[in-house]
Amino acid sequence: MRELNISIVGVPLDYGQSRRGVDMGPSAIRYAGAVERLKALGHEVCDEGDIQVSAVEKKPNPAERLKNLDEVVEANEALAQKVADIVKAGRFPLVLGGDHSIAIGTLAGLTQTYRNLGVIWFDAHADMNTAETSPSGNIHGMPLAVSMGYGHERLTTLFHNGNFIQPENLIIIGARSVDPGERELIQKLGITVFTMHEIDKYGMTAVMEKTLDHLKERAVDGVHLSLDLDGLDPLYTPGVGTPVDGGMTYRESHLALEMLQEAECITSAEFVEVNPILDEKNKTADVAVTLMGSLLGETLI
Ligand code: EXY
Ligand code: MN
Ligand code: MN
Ligand code: MN
Repeated sequence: MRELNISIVGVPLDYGQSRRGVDMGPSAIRYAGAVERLKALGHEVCDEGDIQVSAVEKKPNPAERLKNLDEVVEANEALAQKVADIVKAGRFPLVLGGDHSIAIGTLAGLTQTYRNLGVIWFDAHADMNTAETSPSGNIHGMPLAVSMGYGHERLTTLFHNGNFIQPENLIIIGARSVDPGERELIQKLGITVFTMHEIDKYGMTAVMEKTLDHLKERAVDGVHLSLDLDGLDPLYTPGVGTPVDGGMTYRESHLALEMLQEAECITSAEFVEVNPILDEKNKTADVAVTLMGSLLGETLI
């Protein structure tokens, strides 16, 4: 098993969506023992604290299609710099959300070094809306569109020199709630998506084998795992802001991450959308920490 130098960064951001509480996700995940679990696996772990998120001053402007744009841009600008510094220091970035809009900052930071980055997106959603297609104006439904260069320029310009994620390097796993505008973009760009239908039909082993083969063919120079806890069925992760029934089981998600660990291909990861206010005790954060264990070396025997 690889022994990693892991840098943990918390992003207490809930402005990318409308349900308060997910800003406490980083604390909930730390409380669930993330640092201790990773140290017990033999990794050197540095918890670098949280990105500062400013309080929303003004009332949302209904004319503005994107909610809390200023605050989301500011937090993601700081996160991108932090992640870029961690990568340049030769360390493994482990980002704790916060709502999924933080993936904009994570990916903008990673692509300052990685030029052909693979992205595995575990999620019930495609997170590929733009201001024009979004049904909500919530930026946590947009990070994948932004990271490929589609969206408000104050978000896309966070990617220096237009170093966007290449659509061919993106794989979405677990989708089961995709908006019309997202479907259009997915078809147009030919994005690889394994919805819950494919997972049910082929099984998680085959889905992960296809994912790993695809990334090998693309000769990616790193692989980022963006894990939205709402990708699992709400039975296992009830503490999320946009739960969707019919998701991955506890074991399907662990098997997927155990296979990524065996492949030793993951170079960064983020765990997002843990909302302790909506949770049963700290169940969803606990699941996030067990998943981190499976991703980073824990075995069952
Ligand atoms: N597609 C819907 C929207 O754009 O508003 C719901 C997005 C939920 C996004 C969560 C983070 O995955
Ligand atoms: Mn998401
Ligand atoms: Mn989601
Ligand atoms: Mn959500």
